[in-house]
Amino acid sequence: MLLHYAPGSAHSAAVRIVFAEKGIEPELRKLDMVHFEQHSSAYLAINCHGTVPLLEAEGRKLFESFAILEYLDETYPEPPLIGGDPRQRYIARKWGKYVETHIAPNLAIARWAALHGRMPAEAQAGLANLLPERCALWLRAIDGFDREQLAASTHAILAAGQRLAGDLANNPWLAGDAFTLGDAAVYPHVAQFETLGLPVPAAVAEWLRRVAARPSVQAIREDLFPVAVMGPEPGRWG
Ligand SMILES: N[C@@H](CCC(=O)N[C@@H](CS)C(=O)NCC(=O)O)C(=O)O
Repeated sequence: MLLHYAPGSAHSAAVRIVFAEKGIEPELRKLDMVHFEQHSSAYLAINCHGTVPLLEAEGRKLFESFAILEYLDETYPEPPLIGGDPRQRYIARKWGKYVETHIAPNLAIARWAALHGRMPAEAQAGLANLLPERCALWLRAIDGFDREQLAASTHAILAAGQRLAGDLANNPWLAGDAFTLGDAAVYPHVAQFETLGLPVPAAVAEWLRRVAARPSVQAIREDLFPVAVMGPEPGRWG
């Protein structure tokens, strides 16, 4: 298996955490998102969406990170990570969806603003290679986000923190007593909140510490936070 990923990409980190939880080491291909390698013709020939992660497995190209997490959990059943009963599985999948619809798109906007995101001129020339809808999203990011949009994103992120705290009120992990794909999917996003000056409730801060202590997360620690400014990842826009 070959995993295309990028440092600082939360969706990539979720896949790498699950690989590490399973004790499997895929072949890794690191993309330089700071210089928009995900928009290069060579990479677009592999993935026309121009996003990471992308997993090449069984002669197929798999994208959409939560679907990849479920694929890995079914392919490598030990240890099981989707939850032991229907309620736990529901919660894990609920968080996989909520990351996509609420957390990632708003975090992308907050991060773009906080890191003073910008796209170099040579990368802007490459926008023509993208699918039209992705090109439109990037053009919007280049123009920057207005005050109302930033306020709405901040509000959504703070609401996500409260919602997480609700599920963590009596549990160490989101779906109860066991770490699941839900924790793996959400953690790399929420771990960035405080760095961006977005506070989290106490129960979430404790959960962040618990997840960070897992060997699977320690193993990819250096790739969790980008040292340089990176793109707004418009694929996360809901
Ligand atoms: N829904 C996709 C989102 C993938 C995505 O947006 N990835 C970001 C990095 S976390 C990306 O590749 N952004 C680069 C771009 O849009 O140019 C998933 O879950 O895999």
